[in-house]
Amino acid sequence: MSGMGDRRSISLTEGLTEMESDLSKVYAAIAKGAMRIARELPFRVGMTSSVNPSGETQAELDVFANDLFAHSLIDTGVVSEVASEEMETPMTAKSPSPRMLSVAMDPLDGSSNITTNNPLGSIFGIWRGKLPQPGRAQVAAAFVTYGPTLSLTLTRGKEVDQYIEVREGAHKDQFVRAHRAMRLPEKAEVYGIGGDRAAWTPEVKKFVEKLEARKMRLRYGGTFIGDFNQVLKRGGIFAYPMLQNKPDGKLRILYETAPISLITEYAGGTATDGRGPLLDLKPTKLAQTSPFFVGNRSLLDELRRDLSTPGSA
Ligand code: FBP
Repeated sequence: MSGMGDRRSISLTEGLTEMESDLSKVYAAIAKGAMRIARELPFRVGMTSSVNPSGETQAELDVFANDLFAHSLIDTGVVSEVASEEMETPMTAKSPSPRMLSVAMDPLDGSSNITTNNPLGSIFGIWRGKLPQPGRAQVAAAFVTYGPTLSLTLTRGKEVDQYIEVREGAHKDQFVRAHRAMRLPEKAEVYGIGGDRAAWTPEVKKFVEKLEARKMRLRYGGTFIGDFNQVLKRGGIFAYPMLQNKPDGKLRILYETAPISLITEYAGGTATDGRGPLLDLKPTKLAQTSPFFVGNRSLLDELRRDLSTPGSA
């Protein structure tokens, strides 16, 4: 298939045969739900009157995606609990067991972009046993991008593959592998830093000014997954840092940053909360947030040196 990085186009169904059985069932449920949500996007653009555990007003699509993924993951029969950014408490299976998988998800990332037709995402961290757990304990992770193309990026062992939904040809309306064993490019091209610039700490501000002086390209679209995708493909850094008015940042460890940190490490990059590896954090609450920086190892090593010398600004 032209334009696809992978030499031999294989469907997700074939790709899942290389995976452990329970995980392949979870990935198949995510793929099916993603296709359904992609078709619902034009019709579910309103807001509800309810708020999520982080106090954010829920969009219709937040609730629709949450319910669709939560039920279909439990219905696989191999998932004991689904924790979600949109639910106060996890949805659990009738007969949960510590040997079964647990999924933490952000079912619809980038809700503020629903009416502007910007990229949106869904993010999944997959563990065995009760949540919360450190990101390092994940058995797998995946994210969906609802963009010009519908894509599913997932871990296969300690590698990262990306599938794209194709709309013609032999695999019409199926996910086909476009990239196998993805690696972050050596050259760091783009950067995207969240939060109000006026609220950045002096050390973060100084670090960003260095990136700007190197003529790195600013890419910040307001959907974590949309912005992260650009770092995965072009190299660079995405961050939602500690802010003077929000010292623990905004993005949730279990639902958003631990899954993306696992994927990034498997693709040769790294992620941190500014002090140590993001994956080594030990969250005690399901919706716990932390400062978050992700991208090329060389850039993040430089950042951690800058952050560890306060007042260096
Ligand atoms: P949700 O939409 O799932 O709550 O995700 C939070 C988020 O929209 C991220 O996708 C994005 O990176 C960030 O918030 C944007 O925050 P801000 O509007 O403060 O720049």
